[in-house]
Formats: sequence, structure tokens, C-alpha cells
Amino acid sequence: MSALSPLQEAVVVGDWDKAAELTTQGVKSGRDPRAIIDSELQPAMAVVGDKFSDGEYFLPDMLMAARAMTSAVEVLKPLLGQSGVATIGKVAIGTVKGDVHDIGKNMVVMFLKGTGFDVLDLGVDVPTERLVDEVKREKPDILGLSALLTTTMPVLDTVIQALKAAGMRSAVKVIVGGAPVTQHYADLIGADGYADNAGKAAGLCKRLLTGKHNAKVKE
Ligand code: B1M
Repeated sequence: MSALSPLQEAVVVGDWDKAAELTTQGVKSGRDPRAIIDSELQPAMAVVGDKFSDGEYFLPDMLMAARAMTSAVEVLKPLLGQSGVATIGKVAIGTVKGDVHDIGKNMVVMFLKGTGFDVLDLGVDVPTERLVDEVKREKPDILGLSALLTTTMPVLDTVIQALKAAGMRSAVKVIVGGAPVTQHYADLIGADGYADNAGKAAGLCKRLLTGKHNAKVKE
């Protein structure tokens, strides 16, 4: 990646106060919150991932960067969470068992709320049995599943199989996402949709609930 912006630099080095301050400045100067996420914050986390892959960063460095990213996202949250739109459906969402990554999932939650969805955030490392139980109990229109590791990606399939075994598959649309997940994989496991970013995930959910119930939607 070329030179980092000051905000990206703050995220990459894990300076959470500065990340929040620079995000606040960006918003005050009229920048679109979604553009700050797409063009600055997400690429900064990709740099962090590369540094981890290269052996330059270790777990504590990733954690500090994650905290800086979260403090920046917290500044943007109220701006993205106010849609003023009546609830258009209910989405239960969680990161699958064995996976504690939640920044991307939290961004999807933010965008869903901003689009007008009622969101039940189930958190991270959510056991498959609990996901099935929540679908039975809470009756969401859509179940959103996030997986960030190649080792937890197959759990997306496990959840879909568990829903089938419980006779609940047709009761809920299932959408999947997370860095290693692809449209091809989503099709392979019979998910109803896939999105590669939070904004698209919210758009996908909206389309799934507005007349295209039986069609697979690609994002
Ligand atoms: Co982890 N980690 N991590 N990590 N971590 C990755 C994912 C990794 C790619 C880093 C690397 O090696 N380059 C690598 C995975 C390699 C692989 O599996 N191929 C990795 C690893 C190896 C690990 C550990 C195993 C490290 C270790 O212990 N040795 C460990 C696993 C822990 C576990 O889960 N069991 C681990 C731990 C951690 C921290 C806890 C330190 C921290 C997470 C903190 C947190 O989430 N609260 C962390 C971090 C920060 C990362 C990186 C650097 C950043 C992830 C992130 O937040 N990205 C990451 C590198 C990378 O992603 N390049 C990495 C920003 C976020 C906005 O993007 O989550 O992709 P993302 O979400 C996007 C889209 O994917 C999509 O929309 C989001 C927003 O646009 N999306 C959805 C996500 N969910 C969706 C759901 C949808 C739709 C779209 O529908 C439901």
C-alpha cells in the first residue's frame, strides 16, 4: 500500500485516541462516514493483517489496532445508526464458533441498523446449537453469519446443515460474509446470499425481504 493517511497511521500503530480524534475531525469537515470506513479504516486493517502475516506484528499489535479501529468506528456509529426508517425486518447475526473477530460483524450490525433493521447481535464464538435455538425462539427473517478464519469458514456450512436437521432452514434466510468467504463458497453451501462488505450486506438483506424471497441474491 502507498503512504498511509494520518488516520490510517493511527489505526495501524494502535493509537486509539488519535484514531477517534482524526475520525471526529473528518466528520466535522463534512466527510461521508461510509467513505471514511471504506477508503481509510478497512484498508488500514488490511495493512495490519499484512504486517501480522509478515511476522512484523504479533497478537498484541493486532489487538491495539483493533481497539483503534473500534474507537474510530464508535465515532461513526451514531451517524450510520439513524435511518429514521421503520423496521423492515429482523436480522440475527453472529460470528461462528471458534472465531472471535467482531469488527466486521459489528460494522454489518451498524449498517443494518442504519438501513432500518431490527438487529439481534449474538456476539462472537457463537455455538451452532445456540444459533439454531435463536432462530427457533426469535424468529428472525435473516440469520447473518460471519467467519474470518479459513479454519472457521466451514462452520458456516455446519450451521446451515444444523438448521436443516432442525427443520428450520426454510424458516430463515441465511447470509454469510467475512474475509475468506466468497460468493462461490456461499453458493456451494446453499446460503441465500453473500456480501463482501457491510454496506452491501445491508442492501442484500433489504432485497432478500422485498419480493425476492425465493431468489438467491448476489452482492
Ligand atoms: Co486475526 N486473523 N487472528 N485477529 N485478524 C486475520 C483474520 C488474518 C487474516 C491475519 C493474517 O494472518 N494476515 C488471520 C487469518 C488467516 C486465515 O485464516 N487465513 C488471523 C489470525 C491467524 C488470527 C489468530 C489465529 C492469530 C493467533 O492467535 N495466532 C487469532 C484467532 C482468534 C480466533 O478468532 N479464534 C486472531 C486474533 C485476532 C485478534 C483478536 C487479535 C484481532 C480481532 C479483534 C476483534 O475482532 N475484536 C485480530 C485482527 C484485528 C485481525 C485482522 C488484522 C483484522 C480483522 C478486521 O477487523 N478487519 C485480520 C487481517 C485482515 O482482515 N486483513 C486478521 C477489518 C474488518 C472491517 O474487516 O472483518 O473482513 P472484516 O469485515 C468486512 C467484510 O469481511 C464483511 O464486511 C466487513 C466490513 O466491510 N463482513 C461481512 C464481515 N462479516 C460479514 C458478515 C456478512 C457480510 C459481510 O453477512 C453476515
